[in-house]
Amino acid sequence: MNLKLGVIGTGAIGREHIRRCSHVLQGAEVVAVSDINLDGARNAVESLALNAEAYANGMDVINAPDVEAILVTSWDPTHEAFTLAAVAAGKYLFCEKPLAMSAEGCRRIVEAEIAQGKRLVQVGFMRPYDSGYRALKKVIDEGAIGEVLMLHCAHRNQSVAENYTTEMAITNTLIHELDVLRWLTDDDYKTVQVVYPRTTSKAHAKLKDPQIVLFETHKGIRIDVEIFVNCAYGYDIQCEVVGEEGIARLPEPSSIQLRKDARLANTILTDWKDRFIEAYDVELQAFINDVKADRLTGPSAWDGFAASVAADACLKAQQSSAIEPVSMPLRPAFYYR
Ligand code: NAD
Ligand code: NAI
Ligand code: ISE
Repeated sequence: MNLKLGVIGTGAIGREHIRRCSHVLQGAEVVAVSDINLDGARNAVESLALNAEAYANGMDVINAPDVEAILVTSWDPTHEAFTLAAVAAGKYLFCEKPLAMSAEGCRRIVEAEIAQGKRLVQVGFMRPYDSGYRALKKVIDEGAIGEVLMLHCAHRNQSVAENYTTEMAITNTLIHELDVLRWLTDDDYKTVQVVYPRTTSKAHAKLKDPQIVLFETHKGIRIDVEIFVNCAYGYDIQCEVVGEEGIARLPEPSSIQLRKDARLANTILTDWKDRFIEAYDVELQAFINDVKADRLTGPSAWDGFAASVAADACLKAQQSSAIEPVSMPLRPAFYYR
């Protein structure tokens, strides 16, 4: 029997996730969609050939009797309310990152989930499902480069829309590193500082771009992450781990090497949809399988909370230019897997 999904938000990633759940993955079908722009939701039903109802309100998707699990792919500030409503309804939900706009918002979700008695929420942190990050973690965990000392990372987007702000570099973009680097190093952040280099002329008025975020972890690892969302040349995710005995780098996406016109060239991707296309497939297939088995194992509401605790400290550091502490509470037993 197919798992019956409802999808709230039929924009860029909503359509991508609907496409993969309907036409690529096994064991699920989309029976309900919603978007604040109802015509967009209707268009998704038609263009993706769905046998689904288009609702004007996301809450109606959550409460529809035929919907067994929900995907939230609407704008960041809407995630918390939809997640709380799904937990209250006792339905499984996959929420795109960030889980909420602040640690306080994530905390409310964690408390509601614990009160409800079982894990119902998976956060859309797909990088731990990416084969490159998994290979990098294996090298670290096997001790191949010795103890980890430093990480040098970059999160570059070709360009962003005019509504993208300086704060979104943290809450919407860096949030991926805030999750994946904790997982990669099996560590938590102790302090953070944000440094602004010269701003690119390609940034819109509301955005300081690029930014450099500097962390110290509890183990004493130093991490620098460059966020550069108008880098112009492509979509580029870099992660270099420096250990006592060697250096491990995230693999580049495979591409044909071209020798032509006295040049040696590789194509660089330009779109996040393509860079992690396989990881999205794996994370959503895992979510579908886990819901059917009545047991979630992917990134949890606690992981969403942990990333937002660090994000809050980054936002403070953006304002203060000081080194800010990151105070991560102890993980409740409920979230030990
Ligand atoms: P988008 O703007 O293309 O799509 C968002 C859609 O949500 C829009 O169609 C909008 O009308 C709709 N929406 C907003 N509020 C809504 C509500 N209350 N109810 C129903 N629909 C609502 O944005 P996007 O690029 O698809 O991003 C959507 C979400 O996915 C964001 O939270 C973003 O952070 C996340 N995202 C994650 C990744 C990833 O790599 N994991 C990549 C892209 C986007
Ligand atoms: P988008 O702007 O393309 O789509 C968002 C959609 O949500 C829009 O169609 C919008 O109309 C709709 N929406 C907004 N408010 C709504 C509401 N109250 N009710 C119903 N629909 C509403 O944005 P995009 O890029 O698809 O991002 C959506 C979410 O996915 C964001 O939270 C983003 O952070 C996340 N995302 C995650 C990625 C990842 O790699 N995991 C990649 C891209 C986005
Ligand atoms: C987008 O929402 C994503 O999640 C992408 O993975 C990220 O690279 C981009 O900066 C975000 O806007």
